[in-house]
Amino acid sequence: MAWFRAGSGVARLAIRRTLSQGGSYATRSRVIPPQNRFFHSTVFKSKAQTAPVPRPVPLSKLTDNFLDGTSSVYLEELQRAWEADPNSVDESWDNFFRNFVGQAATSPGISGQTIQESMRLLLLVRAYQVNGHMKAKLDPLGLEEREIPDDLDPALYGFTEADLDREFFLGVWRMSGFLSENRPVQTLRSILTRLEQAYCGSIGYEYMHIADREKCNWLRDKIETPTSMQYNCQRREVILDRLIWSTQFENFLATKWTTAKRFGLEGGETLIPGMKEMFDRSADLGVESIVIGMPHRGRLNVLGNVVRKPLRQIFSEFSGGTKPVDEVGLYTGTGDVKYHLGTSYDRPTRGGKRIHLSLVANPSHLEAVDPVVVGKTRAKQYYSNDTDRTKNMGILIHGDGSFAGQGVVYETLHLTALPSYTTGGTIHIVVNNQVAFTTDPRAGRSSQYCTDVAKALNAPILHVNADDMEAVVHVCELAAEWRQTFHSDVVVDLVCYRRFGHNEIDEPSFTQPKMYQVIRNHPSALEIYKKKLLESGQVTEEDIRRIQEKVLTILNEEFLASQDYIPRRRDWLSSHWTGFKSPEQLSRVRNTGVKPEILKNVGKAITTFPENFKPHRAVKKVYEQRQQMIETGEGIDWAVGEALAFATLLVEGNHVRLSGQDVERGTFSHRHSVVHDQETGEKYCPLDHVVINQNEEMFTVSNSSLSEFAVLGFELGYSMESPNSLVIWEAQFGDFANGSQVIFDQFLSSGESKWLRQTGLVLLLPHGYDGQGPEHSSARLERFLQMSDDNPYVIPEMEPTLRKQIQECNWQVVNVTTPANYFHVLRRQIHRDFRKPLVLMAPKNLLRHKECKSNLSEFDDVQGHPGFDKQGTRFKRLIKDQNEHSDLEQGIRRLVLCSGKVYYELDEERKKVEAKDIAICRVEQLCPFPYDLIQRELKRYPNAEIVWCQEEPMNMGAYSYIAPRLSTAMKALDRGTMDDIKYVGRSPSAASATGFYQVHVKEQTELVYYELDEERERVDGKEIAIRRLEQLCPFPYDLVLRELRHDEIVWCQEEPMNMGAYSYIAPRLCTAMKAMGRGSWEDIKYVGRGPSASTAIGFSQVHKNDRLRLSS
Ligand SMILES: Cc1ncc(C[n+]2csc(CCOP(=O)(O)OP(=O)(O)O)c2C)c(N)n1
Ligand SMILES: [Mg+2]
Repeated sequence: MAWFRAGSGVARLAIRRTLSQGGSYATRSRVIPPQNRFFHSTVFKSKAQTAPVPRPVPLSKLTDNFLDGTSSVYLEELQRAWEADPNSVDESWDNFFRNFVGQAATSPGISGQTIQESMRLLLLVRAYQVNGHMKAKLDPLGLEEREIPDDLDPALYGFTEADLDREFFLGVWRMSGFLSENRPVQTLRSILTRLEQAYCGSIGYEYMHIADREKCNWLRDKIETPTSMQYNCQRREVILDRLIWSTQFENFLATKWTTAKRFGLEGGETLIPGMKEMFDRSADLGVESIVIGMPHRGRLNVLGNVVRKPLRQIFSEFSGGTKPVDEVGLYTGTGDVKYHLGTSYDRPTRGGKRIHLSLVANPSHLEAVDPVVVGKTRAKQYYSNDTDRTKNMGILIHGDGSFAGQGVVYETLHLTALPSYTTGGTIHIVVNNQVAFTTDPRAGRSSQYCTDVAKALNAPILHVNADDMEAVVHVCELAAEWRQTFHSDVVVDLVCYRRFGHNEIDEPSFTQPKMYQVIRNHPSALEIYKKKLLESGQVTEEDIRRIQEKVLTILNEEFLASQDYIPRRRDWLSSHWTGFKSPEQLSRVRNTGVKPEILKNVGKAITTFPENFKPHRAVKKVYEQRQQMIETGEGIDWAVGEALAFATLLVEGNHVRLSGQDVERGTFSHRHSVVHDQETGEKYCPLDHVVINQNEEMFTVSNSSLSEFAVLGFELGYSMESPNSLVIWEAQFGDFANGSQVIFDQFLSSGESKWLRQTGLVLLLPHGYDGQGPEHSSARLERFLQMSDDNPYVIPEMEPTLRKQIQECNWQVVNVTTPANYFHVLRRQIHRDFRKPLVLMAPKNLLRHKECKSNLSEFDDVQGHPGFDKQGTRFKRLIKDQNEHSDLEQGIRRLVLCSGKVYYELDEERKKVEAKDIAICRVEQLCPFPYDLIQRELKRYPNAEIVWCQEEPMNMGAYSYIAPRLSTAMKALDRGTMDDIKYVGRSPSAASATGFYQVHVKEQTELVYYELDEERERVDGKEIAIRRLEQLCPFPYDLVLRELRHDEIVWCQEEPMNMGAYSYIAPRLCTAMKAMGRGSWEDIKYVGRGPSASTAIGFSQVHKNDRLRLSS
């Protein structure tokens, strides 16, 4: 290692020096004349001719060109010391000097090889290992703009033509490949030739950044050992067959659908044979299941040829995405465009095995699917007991632009070695077509390669010229071998080109004219490979024709079959999900109470430490209090409520996984689910000991990396594998969750509707106004509610035995206020026949609030206990006023509806002022809206005015979600309209909260005070200035007022009702109308799509019909 380090230091210095002398080799913007670009048989650059002939001079006297003085003096000293006493130097140096001096003395073939020459030669070899890829012929188009680094020039090391046929010994202790100790002597010429072949052919290897010697040696051995990549005749025929499939598939689509966007693979067709060979090799090495994530480019080809989705189905979807015929129990959702759909199949491999492949559905958002794939892979490993992570593997395919540009790539890569997130390595394939839509690499990234980000993870990067079919196969196999050997990530950079525009109807010459001039005349990879095989004589024209005809015939047959193809029940739930219900199949509501003895038993397990365990004094106290809560059955707090939910689910055989930043202790130091022995540092997690012989991972709680996007994506993928798991992601503070906004928008809120896949993922988003400033108060509740797809003007069937409201809604948004209700809402996630995401506004100050406690009797299933309602013990969607009220309370003057922790403040104030004529109800489940319970309360207080009270600003919080639904509920009971709902809360605001604590306190006091004692003017937005009609915000009141002379007022939009401008426009339009005496909310007609989880429909026919309907 000593040598290795010294050597690399010397090389680095040498390079730095060369750079400072003016030769920059890393600039991509400089165009190098072709004759200078590659080091073929003309070995020397011109300056080699003038280089000095090496003579045995002391190292320290060598020119500073490539050895800096300090290092060479050091070497010289070492040499002297070694000559005096070989034991006085490190073993590695002993080997080094012994090899060179010994060999030079004893080997007759070595003519006067000096240590200096050996040093230089080593540096030269090392330069190839480090930088050989810079000279590799990677670009199929030959347009590459990069300078060959000087340190690959033998002249730099003092070698000349005259040295070419001299023999040299080359070897270093504990190095494999070229530098292995037992190498025979070779001429400089053959050494250079081999280096060129190994490092500068169609494959460029980047691996010397990997710190681990074993890994480097493993790769070096594979790279430098001259076993050529010669495939036998049979293998070649298989590869050819696969390349023909890949090529003809795209051609076929192009001829049948000339104007359709398919994001074809032309220019990168070798991806398909490469992937297939990679999968075959992986299967040989024990992989049984592969989860794949990929973007648009070549996706249909991968679906058809690699994953083997039936071609007729692909073609049918291509022809317009027929919406499946209505059939009882056939839920179709909104669908998605063809190049986003996922699927899974079992694929036979070349080696006679079967491998399960699943391609995960993804949105347009490039790279967003990466963490989802990794999470799903990890879950598969858990469920198949794949503890060494060799049976289940993730593969991610990327574009060059997105791999370099999207931050989630790095966030995902960074999970790779974390114990609770590792999957034993992901294989990445970058389809590097050297352009991103219209953007050149030089405008799209600052790094040399698009793959540089992966070097941070010590992943080897295998760049390959995609026109060299067999080189592609070679690196694909090598990647599979690496992953199965070292269980870590590896990257294949498939350097190709894009034959057409970004999509097939896009014109690429607008922006890349020169590139496309070259591309027009460039033969396809298939033509190149056919030529190679014909020249080798291993394949005949007839063989090729036969394969091509076979492929075309099958494509045609499948095309014909696609015309009558009737989509049947979608393959939307995999085997783990058998028996689960789609949104249109009724799932009965179940109780979630637990037998008291189970509660007591698990309660004991989760509050006890092993003997001799020494927790922190404060934690010990917390646990003693917890023990007491369980023993007395009183005062159960939030953390214990949560732990009881986890423990009871574990006892019932479920898997529970909680991940997020600092979740083990809990951001607010409330959870303490992992306790640390203060003397030994050992950790103890009581929830790991709830059932006898509990599997180590059955309960997983893990602090995550500091990423929202990747970790939430990971947990989402994890949750989709099996329904029998409660998977929870907790944000540090709710605000930070928007770092993973793509996961909320594209996956969580609309995934079921677009791709027919369910998830019961739970999000814990700390939320609440306690004066911590704009960034720690709000989880942006309003955004989750705005994305909810329940219709605000239609009360769905609420009869308990027929109610499907929650199944039909895209997710649930809750803001619960008691530990028992938290317990039940978590358990409800599992105790039902369907899965729905749960967005939970998690409390902060309620974690220790003296009033926010529950008794154990609210958790159990005993009739007569306070938790037990008419139907049993369940999650309470609405908590009625805590004062005893009969079914009819005429004397209540005001009914306050609220949600979350503001309840406790209101209740306290009410007690203070002894306001007996006010009732306060907590809407625990905001979405879907509990119409039945709200109406029950409306009926209970027939004379009460109705108030919605929230602590968030008016444009935030639940107000704009609640108001139309509450008014719908009221109208149905003749209790008034939108105008009869009083709003109490903060005024509209840009920031989610004030940064001044005093202001916060004033605001909070005022809203509570006002709410209970004072009448005050409602806040409205009349002061907003108006400029242009095209301007939605601020609302152009003056121009709208001017237009209000027309009879009927309609708001028309093409977006679904819960999206677009409607919910913003309606209250403002209504304000304008009222000012003119032109009516109110009810007089605004809405014309647009109904509420939806997904932003748009994936079925083109439905889209067209909707448009027609809208315009008429
Ligand atoms: C997050 C995100 N931003 C922007 C886009 C729009 N977009 C679609 S394809 C594309 C270019 C992608 O380039 P690259 O990753 O090199 O893939 P290629 O299309 O070249 O295969 C862009 C910017 C997108 N789909 N996703
Ligand atoms: Mg690209």
